Amino acid sequence: MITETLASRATYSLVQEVRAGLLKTGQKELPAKCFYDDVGSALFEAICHLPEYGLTRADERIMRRYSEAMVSHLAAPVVVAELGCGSGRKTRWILEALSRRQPVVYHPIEISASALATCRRELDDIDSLRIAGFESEYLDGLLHVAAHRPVHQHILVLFLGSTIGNFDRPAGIRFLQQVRRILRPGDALLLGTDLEKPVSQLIAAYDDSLGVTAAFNLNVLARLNRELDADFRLDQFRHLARYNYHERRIEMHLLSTLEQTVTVPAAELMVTFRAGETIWTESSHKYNLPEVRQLAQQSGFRCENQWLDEEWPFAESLLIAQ
Ligand code: AVI
Repeated sequence: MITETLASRATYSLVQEVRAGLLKTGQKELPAKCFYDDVGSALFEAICHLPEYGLTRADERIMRRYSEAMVSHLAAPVVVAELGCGSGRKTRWILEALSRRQPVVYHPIEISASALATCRRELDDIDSLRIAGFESEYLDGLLHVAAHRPVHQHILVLFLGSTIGNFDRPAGIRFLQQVRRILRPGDALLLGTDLEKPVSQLIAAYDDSLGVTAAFNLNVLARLNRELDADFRLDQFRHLARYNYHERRIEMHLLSTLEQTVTVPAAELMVTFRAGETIWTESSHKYNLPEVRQLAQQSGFRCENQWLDEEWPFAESLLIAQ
């Protein structure tokens, strides 16, 4: 196995995201991508092991159980590009199945350098696999992969872990349409989606008893303190996870427990909070199977197959570019 690092591309500007989100006149926001500094990535990795958060284990079980079947639907040869590789643990199964057919090139695309490093270490032992990672936004990395692929090769895009759920539904369609535009007919997208389940189970998954998700959420403020010299008092904010029935999503917020003013010098910001006011930090949309098939159709794919987990409602859908 050979690994290499392709040039890291400029990722998002934290300052710009913070200014845009905290200066909003209505609901203040910080986009979910701001979670993933080294501490946030480590906390997310811990979340994936929590008994209440069954999502990652379900995703991995499906990949372990059905990777051979998935590969049998794919035209060879393929180059694999993964949007947001995380630890790489669930990706192992499909990479092993593919590399049993022929040598495989794998491009993990991640904004988190530490997640990229963990993923490399995790997959280091797979024979006939070359790893060439991108520290970049998803579409920038994918564009690069597509521009450099050999003519005869198909791309398999992996978008696992229900990261699509962190987009609102219209933005999710737009994102998949952008992915589709980068691909050619016959290329494939394996899409992981967390499915609807009882609300009590979802609340527990996003507000666990150990407080790891609360720490993950609050870390975004700690990150602004570290990187932008902000003066958020973490003890004056609290983690809030609630289910939005209309939108069928979990929303995570950080609630200001009192009236306060916070400064973020590196973003030239002074922000006031009312007692009870929140910063909306993440949405996790939950899906049903027909909806995923419709999503595929709306974005220029056809749904070839769907595989489900029996313990924790979760689906892996193989979409083929039309
Ligand atoms: C990365 N993403 C799919 C996770 C989710 O479930 O929305 C992030 C997460 N947030 C809280 N727990 C996990």
